[in-house]
Amino acid sequence: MNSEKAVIDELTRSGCREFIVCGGARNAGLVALLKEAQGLQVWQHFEERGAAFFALGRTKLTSQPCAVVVTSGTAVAECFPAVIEAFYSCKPLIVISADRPERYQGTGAPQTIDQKQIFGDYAARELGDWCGLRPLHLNIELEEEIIESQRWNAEVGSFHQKRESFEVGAFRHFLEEGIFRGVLVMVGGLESEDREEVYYFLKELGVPVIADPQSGIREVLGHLVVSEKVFKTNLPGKVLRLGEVPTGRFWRDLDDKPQIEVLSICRNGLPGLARESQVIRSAVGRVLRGFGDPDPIGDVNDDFLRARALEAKREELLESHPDSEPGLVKLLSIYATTGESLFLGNSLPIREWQEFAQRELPYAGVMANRGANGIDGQLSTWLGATAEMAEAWGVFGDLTTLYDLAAPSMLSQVEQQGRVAVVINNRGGRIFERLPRLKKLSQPQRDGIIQKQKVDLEAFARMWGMDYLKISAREDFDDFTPGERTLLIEMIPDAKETEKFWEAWSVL
Ligand SMILES: Cc1ncc(C[n+]2csc(CCOP(=O)(O)OP(=O)(O)O)c2C)c(N)n1
Repeated sequence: MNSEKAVIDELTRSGCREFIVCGGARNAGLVALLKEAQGLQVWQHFEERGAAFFALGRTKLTSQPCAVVVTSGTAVAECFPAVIEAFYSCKPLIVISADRPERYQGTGAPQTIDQKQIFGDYAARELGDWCGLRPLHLNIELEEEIIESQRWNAEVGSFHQKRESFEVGAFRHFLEEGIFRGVLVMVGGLESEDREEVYYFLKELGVPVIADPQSGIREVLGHLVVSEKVFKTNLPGKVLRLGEVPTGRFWRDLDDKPQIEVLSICRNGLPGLARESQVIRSAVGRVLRGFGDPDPIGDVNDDFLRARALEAKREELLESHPDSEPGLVKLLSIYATTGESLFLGNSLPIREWQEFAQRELPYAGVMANRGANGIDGQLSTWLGATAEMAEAWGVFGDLTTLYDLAAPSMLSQVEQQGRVAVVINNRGGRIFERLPRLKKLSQPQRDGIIQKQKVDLEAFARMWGMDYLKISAREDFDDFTPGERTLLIEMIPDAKETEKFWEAWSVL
């Protein structure tokens, strides 16, 4: 009992107020202790992978630590995907794992695995060494002692992250030269605290911006926002990246265009490219504040003219293919403005949202999980990040949803009023159809990659007590009525219309 209590006390004093417990025999003492704590938020889940992602979602919302408490054995390994995601997105996710005492190690005794350094360099292993900007793993060896059960008061301290220092000199030089070479700004996912700073900076700078929806500023930048298609043949001289790695194709293609100078400002300090580029490691807002007001370098820019012409053609295409996937995403994006938050799951919905979603009204609280680009744990992260929010919207692919089928078991612990989970069921991983490389493959080869499926998502919705609405044409939105229970919308785009849309889009 004492070692359990000591660990929890130390953690709470360092600012950890939230715990997700996943019960087992080895961690029973920890679970019992946390369940009797006053002053802590304690959630409960039976499945460790989802629990760890749920905890990650909590850190995304609160910017405070959240710990998942698991038993020994493979239960610890289940947390690995969320730990990796937290590492790349710099989130204070904590894993507390119960372990069998040293004498059991290497014996093959039940539920005894080598779990001490299981997360390798992805997690710190001592609270004292932890900067708070990446995961922490505390592995506690426990004897089977008597479990105590009194109520107790937790003492929660404040959480401190160790911040990096940075220089703005190279950044200044980069922008000054931009007047002659043309600058494009690419904005990936931004923390909500950075958004205002980035918005004012870009308004002042006045250059074209490719803004991911999870930047949270795509809808408010007005004419500055352009499609990445604008730069297909007219390459910019420089790219300034702000925030997480951008989702679109253009960023990936920068790897093959070394003549474009790139500077990234991001929390994890990783370039996101395998070629030479500059990186400033810090919260974006802090760097921009340190920089001050930039000199405007925009306005005299043909890219804006090209962008407006493209937008007119795009709207025509969407109008003439209303039941295609982009057509339905456009309409969905209008309905989603009624939500209080918006979580975008995997890549294709994000890319479609970026190109085709409405831009007149901003979305409150846009989020995504893009650190490692996994399709796992997306629903769980969404539920964690929006646990107390009414009218929370999430949009996911079908394989992404099937990956996280146990996530809705958390619905009984979260706010469900007006909650809407949209699954774009295009029957498999259709992002792969967008890859030019795969176009030349045979049908069986393509099928092996796309992984078509025909499961009944209505049964999934009913299993977890969700309401259900199928949308396969624009008119079906008329039946949209969010209520007290979570509504699962299965959106099934017209496959032929979608194909025609993409064909026409590819030649624009
Ligand atoms: C854990 C994990 N496994 C595999 C992948 C590779 N992957 C990327 S997108 C994708 C398909 C996603 O399909 P779906 O959710 O149906 O979305 P769609 O592309 O059709 O929008 C896969 C398998 C990944 N990113 N993460």
